[in-house]
Amino acid sequence: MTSLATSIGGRTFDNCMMNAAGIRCQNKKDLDALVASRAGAYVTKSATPQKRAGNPSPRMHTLPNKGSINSMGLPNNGLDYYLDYVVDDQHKRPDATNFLSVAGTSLEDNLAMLHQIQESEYHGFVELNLSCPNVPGKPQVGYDFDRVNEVLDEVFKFYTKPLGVKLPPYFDLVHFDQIAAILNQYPLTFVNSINSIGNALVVDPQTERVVIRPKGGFGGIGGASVKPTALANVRGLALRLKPEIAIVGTGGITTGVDVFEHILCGASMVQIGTQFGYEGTAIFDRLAEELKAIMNQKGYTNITEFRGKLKTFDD
Ligand code: RRO
Repeated sequence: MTSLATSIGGRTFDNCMMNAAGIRCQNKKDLDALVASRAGAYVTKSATPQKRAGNPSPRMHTLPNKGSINSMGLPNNGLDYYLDYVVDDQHKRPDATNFLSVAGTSLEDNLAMLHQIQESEYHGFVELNLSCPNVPGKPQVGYDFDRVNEVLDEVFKFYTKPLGVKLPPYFDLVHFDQIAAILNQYPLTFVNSINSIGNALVVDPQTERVVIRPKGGFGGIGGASVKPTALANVRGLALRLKPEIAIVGTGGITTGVDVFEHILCGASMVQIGTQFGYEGTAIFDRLAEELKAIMNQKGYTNITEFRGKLKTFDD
């Protein structure tokens, strides 16, 4: 029997694939569909303390070759909505662990939300999003290393439940060194890499205009073309983080082979964003079959047999 099961922080998941935050997870109907699907877990749309409408439309655009650009601007139903959902789900399915994403637009908001979660009966994972590229006037925290340190310092003064951070992509090995040195100081359960490649610009030559309205057309890129950047970040972090911090790999997954590559680079769990948006929950059946096929071909029966075992020409 080929198993796609995985574990993070002592919690087990029968499938190592799930949605990425923001994609088909903003309301109860979407989340119920994820629960009913073959995904191993779900993550809820990043929450702010209060409901937000997000940026004006058009704010997401499909790109050729399985890509997307978005500047949604954190539309969400507010923390209470998602916290109620995950607590209710926890009552129904006490053995299932899921992910509650939070993305305050200030340190104060993040601390207030984490206090509320700490005091609640929720005991699943929290994914603290330090990498939203699309809120006008709010830079991505993940690119300000001192600020990341300050945030985690404040959070771990009181927060004792399993916590991970969602990071933006980094593009220099020195930045991998610097962020890993900070993350390694804290009792993080996981690190999720990558968020979309922020502040890209897509131009429509016909109309001679940008394709999305917010921020003059600047937005985050997701989908197949971000896979090499995602794999580099998963691998770069896997080589530097302490073994207690699991890696959730996100970015550019459209096939089971892409999942296989993320795991080879060190991911314990993978999240699918853009392509899940295009295909819906049936994608988890397809990817599970495709990953099993490649594992069978290679004689692997579970993902720990190849996780992090990427070879280089120096091996
Ligand atoms: O809502 C968004 O615009 C958004 C968020 Br919070 C994020 O983390 N990543 C992204 O691509 N879009």
